[in-house]
Amino acid sequence: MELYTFFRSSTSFRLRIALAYKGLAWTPKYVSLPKMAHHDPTYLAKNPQGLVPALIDEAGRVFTQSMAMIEYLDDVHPEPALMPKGAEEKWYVRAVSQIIGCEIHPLNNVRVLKYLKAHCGMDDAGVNRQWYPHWIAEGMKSLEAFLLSQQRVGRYCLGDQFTMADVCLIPQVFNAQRFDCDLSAYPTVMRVFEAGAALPAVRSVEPSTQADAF
Ligand SMILES: N[C@@H](CCC(=O)N[C@@H](CS)C(=O)NCC(=O)O)C(=O)O
Repeated sequence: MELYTFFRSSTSFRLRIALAYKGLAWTPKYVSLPKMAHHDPTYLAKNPQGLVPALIDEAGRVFTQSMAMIEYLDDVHPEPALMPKGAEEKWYVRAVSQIIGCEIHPLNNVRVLKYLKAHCGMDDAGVNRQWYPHWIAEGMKSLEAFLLSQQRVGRYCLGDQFTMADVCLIPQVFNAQRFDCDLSAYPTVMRVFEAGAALPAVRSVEPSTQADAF
Protein backbone atom coordinates (compact mmCIF):
# COMPACT_ATOMS: atom_id res chain seq x y z
CA MET A 1 0.00 0.00 0.00
CA GLU A 2 1.05 3.58 -0.61
CA LEU A 3 0.20 6.30 1.87
CA TYR A 4 0.15 9.89 0.66
CA THR A 5 1.17 11.75 3.77
CA PHE A 6 2.64 14.95 5.16
CA PHE A 7 4.61 14.63 8.41
CA ARG A 8 2.77 17.42 10.27
CA SER A 9 -0.70 16.54 9.00
CA SER A 10 -2.69 15.16 11.92
CA THR A 11 -5.03 13.23 9.61
CA SER A 12 -2.01 11.59 7.92
CA PHE A 13 -0.66 10.80 11.39
CA ARG A 14 -3.96 9.03 12.16
CA LEU A 15 -3.39 6.72 9.20
CA ARG A 16 0.27 6.15 10.03
CA ILE A 17 -0.77 5.09 13.55
CA ALA A 18 -3.49 2.76 12.27
CA LEU A 19 -1.14 1.10 9.77
CA ALA A 20 1.70 0.77 12.28
CA TYR A 21 -0.60 -0.54 15.03
CA LYS A 22 -1.92 -3.21 12.69
CA GLY A 23 1.58 -4.06 11.48
CA LEU A 24 0.69 -3.37 7.84
CA ALA A 25 3.40 -2.59 5.30
CA TRP A 26 3.12 0.73 3.51
CA THR A 27 5.25 2.95 1.36
CA PRO A 28 5.15 6.66 2.17
CA LYS A 29 4.54 9.12 -0.66
CA TYR A 30 5.28 12.57 0.63
CA VAL A 31 2.95 15.44 -0.23
CA SER A 32 4.29 18.82 0.87
CA LEU A 33 1.43 21.04 2.01
CA PRO A 34 3.64 24.18 2.21
CA LYS A 35 4.70 23.56 -1.40
CA MET A 36 1.01 23.03 -2.36
CA ALA A 37 1.80 19.55 -3.68
CA HIS A 38 -1.73 18.56 -2.64
CA HIS A 39 -3.03 20.80 -5.45
CA ASP A 40 -0.71 19.32 -8.05
CA PRO A 41 -2.72 17.77 -10.93
CA THR A 42 -1.01 14.41 -10.45
CA TYR A 43 -2.16 14.30 -6.83
CA LEU A 44 -5.62 15.66 -7.64
CA ALA A 45 -6.01 12.83 -10.14
CA LYS A 46 -5.68 10.47 -7.18
CA ASN A 47 -7.61 12.48 -4.62
CA PRO A 48 -9.77 15.18 -6.26
CA GLN A 49 -10.46 16.65 -2.80
CA GLY A 50 -6.84 17.77 -2.68
CA LEU A 51 -6.31 16.70 0.93
CA VAL A 52 -4.01 14.25 2.66
CA PRO A 53 -4.01 11.42 3.53
CA ALA A 54 -4.83 9.09 0.65
CA LEU A 55 -4.16 5.39 0.61
CA ILE A 56 -3.68 3.38 -2.56
CA ASP A 57 -3.87 -0.39 -2.34
CA GLU A 58 -2.15 -3.03 -4.46
CA ALA A 59 -5.09 -3.03 -6.90
CA GLY A 60 -4.71 0.74 -7.40
CA ARG A 61 -7.88 1.61 -5.49
CA VAL A 62 -7.83 4.99 -3.78
CA PHE A 63 -9.12 5.48 -0.23
CA THR A 64 -9.62 8.91 1.35
CA GLN A 65 -11.15 10.41 4.53
CA SER A 66 -9.11 9.21 7.49
CA MET A 67 -11.88 7.95 9.78
CA ALA A 68 -13.58 6.01 6.96
CA MET A 69 -10.16 4.64 5.98
CA ILE A 70 -9.41 3.46 9.51
CA GLU A 71 -12.75 1.66 9.72
CA TYR A 72 -12.09 0.13 6.28
CA LEU A 73 -8.65 -1.10 7.39
CA ASP A 74 -10.24 -2.51 10.52
CA ASP A 75 -12.79 -4.44 8.45
CA VAL A 76 -10.16 -5.84 6.11
CA HIS A 77 -7.46 -6.45 8.75
CA PRO A 78 -9.48 -7.03 11.94
CA GLU A 79 -6.59 -7.78 14.31
CA PRO A 80 -5.49 -5.97 16.34
CA ALA A 81 -8.86 -4.24 16.36
CA LEU A 82 -9.26 -0.47 16.33
CA MET A 83 -13.03 -0.65 16.61
CA PRO A 84 -14.92 -2.34 19.44
CA LYS A 85 -17.54 -5.03 18.80
CA GLY A 86 -20.67 -3.72 20.57
CA ALA A 87 -23.07 -1.20 18.97
CA GLU A 88 -22.89 1.19 21.93
CA GLU A 89 -19.11 1.02 22.11
CA LYS A 90 -18.89 1.65 18.36
CA TRP A 91 -21.12 4.69 18.75
CA TYR A 92 -18.88 5.98 21.55
CA VAL A 93 -15.64 5.50 19.59
CA ARG A 94 -17.16 7.22 16.55
CA ALA A 95 -18.49 10.04 18.73
CA VAL A 96 -15.07 10.73 20.26
CA SER A 97 -13.45 10.48 16.83
CA GLN A 98 -15.97 12.91 15.36
CA ILE A 99 -15.59 15.44 18.17
CA ILE A 100 -11.97 15.60 17.03
CA GLY A 101 -12.37 14.98 13.30
CA CYS A 102 -15.50 17.08 12.71
CA GLU A 103 -15.51 19.72 15.46
CA ILE A 104 -11.86 20.46 16.21
CA HIS A 105 -9.68 19.61 13.21
CA PRO A 106 -11.58 21.43 10.40
CA LEU A 107 -11.50 24.81 12.15
CA ASN A 108 -7.72 24.79 12.28
CA ASN A 109 -7.01 23.18 8.94
CA VAL A 110 -4.26 24.67 6.77
CA ARG A 111 -6.59 26.24 4.23
CA VAL A 112 -8.70 27.85 6.96
CA LEU A 113 -5.66 29.42 8.64
CA LYS A 114 -4.38 30.61 5.27
CA TYR A 115 -7.75 32.13 4.35
CA LEU A 116 -7.90 34.06 7.63
CA LYS A 117 -4.53 35.63 6.84
CA ALA A 118 -5.17 36.24 3.13
CA HIS A 119 -8.77 37.48 3.26
CA CYS A 120 -9.85 38.31 6.81
CA GLY A 121 -7.11 40.72 7.85
CA MET A 122 -5.63 38.45 10.50
CA ASP A 123 -1.87 38.37 11.02
CA ASP A 124 0.28 35.47 12.25
CA ALA A 125 -0.27 36.43 15.89
CA GLY A 126 -4.04 36.63 15.44
CA VAL A 127 -4.18 33.21 13.83
CA ASN A 128 -1.57 31.44 15.97
CA ARG A 129 -2.29 33.03 19.35
CA GLN A 130 -6.03 33.73 19.13
CA TRP A 131 -7.91 31.71 16.53
CA TYR A 132 -6.00 28.43 16.82
CA PRO A 133 -5.85 28.26 20.68
CA HIS A 134 -9.45 29.44 20.99
CA TRP A 135 -10.84 26.54 18.94
CA ILE A 136 -8.48 24.06 20.56
CA ALA A 137 -9.72 25.18 23.98
CA GLU A 138 -13.38 24.94 22.92
CA GLY A 139 -12.86 21.50 21.41
CA MET A 140 -10.71 20.10 24.20
CA LYS A 141 -13.13 21.38 26.83
CA SER A 142 -16.01 19.50 25.21
CA LEU A 143 -13.85 16.40 24.61
CA GLU A 144 -12.78 16.35 28.27
CA ALA A 145 -16.40 16.76 29.42
CA PHE A 146 -17.62 14.06 27.03
CA LEU A 147 -15.00 11.55 28.17
CA LEU A 148 -15.87 12.18 31.82
CA SER A 149 -19.64 12.16 31.32
CA GLN A 150 -19.60 8.82 29.48
CA GLN A 151 -17.57 7.11 32.22
CA ARG A 152 -15.95 4.69 29.78
CA VAL A 153 -12.47 6.19 29.80
CA GLY A 154 -9.67 4.08 31.21
CA ARG A 155 -6.08 3.90 30.10
CA TYR A 156 -7.44 4.90 26.68
CA CYS A 157 -10.68 6.55 25.56
CA LEU A 158 -12.56 3.23 25.77
CA GLY A 159 -11.29 1.51 28.88
CA ASP A 160 -8.07 -0.31 28.19
CA GLN A 161 -8.78 -0.88 24.49
CA PHE A 162 -6.78 1.25 22.08
CA THR A 163 -9.25 2.37 19.39
CA MET A 164 -9.85 4.81 16.56
CA ALA A 165 -10.79 7.37 19.22
CA ASP A 166 -7.20 7.35 20.50
CA VAL A 167 -5.88 7.32 16.93
CA CYS A 168 -7.70 10.64 16.43
CA LEU A 169 -6.91 12.11 19.85
CA ILE A 170 -3.13 11.65 19.78
CA PRO A 171 -2.37 13.64 16.58
CA GLN A 172 -4.74 16.42 17.64
CA VAL A 173 -2.85 16.88 20.92
CA PHE A 174 0.49 16.75 19.06
CA ASN A 175 -0.80 19.53 16.85
CA ALA A 176 -2.05 21.64 19.75
CA GLN A 177 1.31 21.26 21.49
CA ARG A 178 3.06 22.46 18.34
CA PHE A 179 1.04 25.67 18.60
CA ASP A 180 1.93 25.97 22.33
CA CYS A 181 -1.66 25.61 23.50
CA ASP A 182 -2.14 25.30 27.24
CA LEU A 183 -3.70 21.85 27.72
CA SER A 184 -3.48 21.69 31.52
CA ALA A 185 -7.25 22.09 31.92
CA TYR A 186 -7.86 18.74 30.18
CA PRO A 187 -6.24 16.14 32.47
CA THR A 188 -8.25 13.19 31.15
CA VAL A 189 -7.44 13.99 27.53
CA MET A 190 -3.79 14.39 28.44
CA ARG A 191 -3.65 11.17 30.45
CA VAL A 192 -5.07 9.24 27.48
CA PHE A 193 -2.67 11.08 25.17
CA GLU A 194 0.39 10.19 27.28
CA ALA A 195 -0.62 6.51 27.39
CA GLY A 196 -1.24 6.32 23.65
CA ALA A 197 1.77 8.37 22.61
CA ALA A 198 4.03 5.97 24.55
CA LEU A 199 2.98 2.97 22.43
CA PRO A 200 5.84 1.79 20.18
CA ALA A 201 3.52 1.79 17.12
CA VAL A 202 2.69 5.45 17.72
CA ARG A 203 6.25 6.48 18.49
CA SER A 204 7.45 4.80 15.30
CA VAL A 205 5.35 7.10 13.10
CA GLU A 206 5.21 10.39 14.98
CA PRO A 207 5.93 13.51 12.90
CA SER A 208 9.62 13.82 13.86
CA THR A 209 10.32 10.28 12.59
CA GLN A 210 9.11 11.01 9.08
CA ALA A 211 11.55 11.45 6.21
CA ASP A 212 9.74 14.62 5.04
CA ALA A 213 10.03 16.28 8.49
CA PHE A 214 11.81 19.61 8.66
N1 LIG B 1 -11.69 14.93 6.79
C1 LIG B 1 -10.43 14.69 6.15
C2 LIG B 1 -9.56 15.91 6.35
C3 LIG B 1 -8.25 15.79 5.58
C4 LIG B 1 -7.49 17.10 5.71
O1 LIG B 1 -8.09 18.17 5.83
N2 LIG B 1 -6.14 17.03 5.69
C5 LIG B 1 -5.36 18.23 5.84
C6 LIG B 1 -4.05 17.95 6.53
S1 LIG B 1 -4.27 17.45 8.22
C7 LIG B 1 -5.06 18.83 4.48
O2 LIG B 1 -4.80 18.12 3.54
N3 LIG B 1 -5.09 20.16 4.41
C8 LIG B 1 -4.77 20.85 3.22
C9 LIG B 1 -5.41 22.20 3.16
O3 LIG B 1 -6.14 22.56 4.09
O4 LIG B 1 -5.14 22.90 2.19
C10 LIG B 1 -9.79 13.43 6.71
O5 LIG B 1 -10.08 13.09 7.87
O6 LIG B 1 -9.03 12.75 6.00
